[in-house]
Amino acid sequence: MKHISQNLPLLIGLTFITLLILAALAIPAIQAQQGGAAQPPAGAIASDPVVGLPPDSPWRPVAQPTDLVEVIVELEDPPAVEVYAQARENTAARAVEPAAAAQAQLARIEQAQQTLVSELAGSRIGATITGRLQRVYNGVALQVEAGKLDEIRALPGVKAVHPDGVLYLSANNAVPFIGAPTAWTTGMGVRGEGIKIGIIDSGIDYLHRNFGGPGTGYESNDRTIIGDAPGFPGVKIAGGYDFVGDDYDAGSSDPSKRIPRPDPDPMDCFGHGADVASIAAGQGVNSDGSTYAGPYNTTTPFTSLKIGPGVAPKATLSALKVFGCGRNLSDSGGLSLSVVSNAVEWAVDPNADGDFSDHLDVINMSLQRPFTRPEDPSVVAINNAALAGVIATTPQSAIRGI
Ligand SMILES: [Ca+2]
Ligand SMILES: [Ca+2]
Ligand SMILES: [Ca+2]
Repeated sequence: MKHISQNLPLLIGLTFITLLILAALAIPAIQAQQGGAAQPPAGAIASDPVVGLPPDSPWRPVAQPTDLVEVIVELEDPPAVEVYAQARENTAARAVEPAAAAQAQLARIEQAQQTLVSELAGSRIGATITGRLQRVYNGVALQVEAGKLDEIRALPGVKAVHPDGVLYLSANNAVPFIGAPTAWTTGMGVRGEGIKIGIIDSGIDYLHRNFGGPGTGYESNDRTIIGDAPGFPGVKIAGGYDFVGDDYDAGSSDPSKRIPRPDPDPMDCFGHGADVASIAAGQGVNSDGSTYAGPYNTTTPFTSLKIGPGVAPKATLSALKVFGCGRNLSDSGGLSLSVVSNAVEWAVDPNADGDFSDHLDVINMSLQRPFTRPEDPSVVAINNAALAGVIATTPQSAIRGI
C-alpha cells in the first residue's frame, strides 16, 4: 500500500492525461471509420501479403508456394513480462526480484529462439528473419516462401504460426482543441509532469519548435544516424527508434520493401506522428515562431499562439517510428503486426536491460486494421504491456484492429 500511496498523484495524473489524449484522438478516428477509411489504400489489396485471413475475407490472397509471405512464429515459453508480473505479485515471498525473474526468462527465450532461428534461416527453410520479440510476446518474425509454412509448424518448440498482417495509418489530422486549460486548472493541475508518452507512428520532427527544437536543419539531417542534428535524444523527445527505415512498406508488392531496415533516427518524414505528438504533448509555438515557454493555465494566450500547446505539454515523448515514407504524402504504406509489437516491446523496456522499471507510461497508436483476431501477436503484445504498467491509447477504429 505504501508503494501505491506514494505514486497516487502520478497515477491519477496519468489516468487523467490518458483519457484526454484518448478523447482528442478518438474524435477523428470515429469520423474516419464512418467515412469508410477502414479500407486499406487503393492498390494495396491485391498485393496484401497477409495469409490466413478469415475465409469470408474478400481480401484473402492466393499465395503460390514460392510467394514470399511474412509470418510470426510463436514459441512455447511465456514472454518475459508475464514472469515479471508474477514475481511482482508474489511480494510476500520475494524469492526472486521481478527484474531478475524477467532477465532469467529473457535468457531462456533467447536460447530457444537462437536454436529456432538457426533452423529457420538454414538452407532447408531459407527464411529471412525480420524481427524478434521476447518481452511482450515470444516470437520470431520472418519472411519465407509460403510452401515452407507446414515445415515451420512442425519444428520443435513452435507453438503456432501467425500471419504477420498489415496495419495502416488512421486518418487523424486537424484534431480540434479539446479544452486542455480546463484540465490544467480544474482537474488535478496536471500538465504531464513526470509522464512518459510513446508515439507509435511515423516518427516525430524533433527539430520543430513545438518540441523545443531549433526550427531549422530538416533538409541537412541524415535520417539514418543520430548525433548529426540537435534535439534527439533531447529534453522533450527523450528517446525513440526507427523500427523500419524510410523505404519500408508492409503493403508493397515488392517483398524487399516488406522487410524492416531499422536505424536509430526516428525523424518523421510526412508529419502524421508529429501531429499526434503535438496533440499529446506539444509545447506550443509563439506567433514569431519561437517555442512557447508557458505558463499552461487560463492565461495561456491561445488566440495569439501560432500552435497551441498539447494536452500534456510537460510530458516527455518517445518517437517510435513504425512507418516508412510511403508511396506519396497521402499514403503512408503499411506496417506489420510484428513491427508494432516491436515498438510495444521497446516501450516496456526502453534501455533493453530486462528490467521493466523504466517503462513508458502511455503509448499512443493511431493505427487501424480491417480484421482482428484475439490471437494476433499485436493484440497479445499490447495486453501484455499492461502487465508492466504501460497504458495503450488507440482510436476506436484501431482498437478493433490491433
Ligand atoms: Ca540524424
Ligand atoms: Ca530513420
Ligand atoms: Ca529497462
